[in-house]
Amino acid sequence: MLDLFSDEAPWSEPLAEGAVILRRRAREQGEMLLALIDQLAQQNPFQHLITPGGHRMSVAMTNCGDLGWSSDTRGYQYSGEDTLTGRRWPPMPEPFRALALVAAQEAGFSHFQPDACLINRYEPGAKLSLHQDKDEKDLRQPIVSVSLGLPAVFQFGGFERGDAVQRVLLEHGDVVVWGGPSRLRFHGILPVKPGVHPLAGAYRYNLTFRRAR
Ligand code: MD3
Ligand code: FE
Repeated sequence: MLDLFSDEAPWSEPLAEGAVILRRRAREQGEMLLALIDQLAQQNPFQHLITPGGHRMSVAMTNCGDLGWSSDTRGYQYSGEDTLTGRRWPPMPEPFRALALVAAQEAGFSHFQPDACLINRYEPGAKLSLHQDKDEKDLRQPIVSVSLGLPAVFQFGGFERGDAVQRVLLEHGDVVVWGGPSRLRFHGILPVKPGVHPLAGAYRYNLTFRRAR
């Protein structure tokens, strides 16, 4: 659906050293990105993974690209295969890659070569507890995240779990680039509030583009 009332141009807001929000940057591509997510999920369905601690994640996940992130009772890992289907992850769609590259470039990272895209799906009540992303080989490479569908409150902390957190609302089309010193900050997502998004229905989606190896 074309939203005739939000013709505002994207704008950027620095969040911390190395982290910048490109507000609404992916909004015009929202419908296309959601259609690609649907196609990918038909081949590699969303799964509620089990954490090493034995808990079922409230967020459902799938991946595309050479490598995909997963969790089970043995730990976290990047791997070329989806254990559910026994097949390789589907290729990263070109429009995904193009968006990640241009966003990274806008934030000052000109040689970003993502080889993994984790796709998170949140239903109302789903959350992601505070964590660090450090399973990737080269932590000098940024992570680019794209939020679609229902809004969510993002928590952005410090370098220790107990550090104070900033709360930032992430909305449909918001793109965030996390690099430099921000790359290792603790972060999480508060439980998503019930709602219906005109394009995504009762879900929030988040794409994270990573260089895993
Ligand atoms: C800050 N996803 O998949 S995106 C994740 O909205 C993850 O689904 C959240 O955290 C989501 O790991 C947050 C924003 C994000 C992603 C990676 C980061 C923030 C980050 C890595 C380092 C610092
Ligand atoms: Fe994360």
